[in-house]
Amino acid sequence: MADKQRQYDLFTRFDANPILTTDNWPYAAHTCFNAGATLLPDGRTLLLVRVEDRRGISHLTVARSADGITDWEVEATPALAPDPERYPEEEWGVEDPRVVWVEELKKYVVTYTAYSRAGPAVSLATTEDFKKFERYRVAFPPDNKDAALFTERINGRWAMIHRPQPASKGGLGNMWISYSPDLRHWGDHRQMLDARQGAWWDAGKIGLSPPPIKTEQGWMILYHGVRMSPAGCIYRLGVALMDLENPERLIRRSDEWIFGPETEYERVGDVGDVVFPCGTTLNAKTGELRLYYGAADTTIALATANIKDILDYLMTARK
Ligand code: BMA
Repeated sequence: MADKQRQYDLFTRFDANPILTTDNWPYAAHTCFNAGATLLPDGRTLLLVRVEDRRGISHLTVARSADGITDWEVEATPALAPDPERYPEEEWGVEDPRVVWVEELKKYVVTYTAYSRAGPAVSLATTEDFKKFERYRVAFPPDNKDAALFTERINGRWAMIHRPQPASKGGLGNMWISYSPDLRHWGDHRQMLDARQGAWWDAGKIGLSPPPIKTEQGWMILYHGVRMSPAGCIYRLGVALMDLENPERLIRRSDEWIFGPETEYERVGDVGDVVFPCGTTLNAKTGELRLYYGAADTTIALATANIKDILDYLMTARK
């Protein structure tokens, strides 16, 4: 049975997980989890980490590592802290950043949850150095989360995936895509990927996890599915492939989840049974895909897979 299970385990956990906890923090913090990730030009890995303080409010802090696994240098002050006086939408914190490098702009675009009095909203900011940020403010008003920009324009327009959560659906939600000429004005909203129903692992609520990854076969979309049960929610990860020219067109979607909470640090924490990746890095030469994920809303862990194996696996999925 164990061997059978391993046959389709695409991801391997780093054996000294978690890679970052608040023990690594240079200042008082309650938890550090859901982090955006990017490879810097000098080869180091940068994580933009969600840090929750003991009020329950989150901010974002930078951690850098030469090998992307060990010896993290965590900055002494937050890179992006909520600033409710100037940006009231950030009153209850900033959470769950997704980071993409946009070659055309020569900037990183960070999308994050601005937790406003009216509920969670999607905010967007750009930065060149993770020190100074230009806030474009709210792209999608509440309730909306789990957004990331595509790394390049598609047919001349910027495209963003996000997940509105309409009150009329009782907290359920599907993934949507919207387009913009300037990263400020968003329109042409389309539902792009639906939550399944009934007993499925991704029934009711899904959302984008890390930003879309461009491959020759299509945009690889890693998304989380939320299984609700009397004992609470289980957050797992699935994968879909969307058309390069028309990312609303689904090419393949895995039936099964490809990563889910199994270890103690994933099953036990502030919110148990949660794996929540907000970032990946890809080694273009070897195909190694590193998945940085929040474990149980408490720490950051790492799992790796080969992107070719994920694509091969997807090709065995139904259309
Ligand atoms: C989601 C997000 C994540 C969190 C997850 C599990 O709705 O808010 O930040 O990791 O729930 O609590």
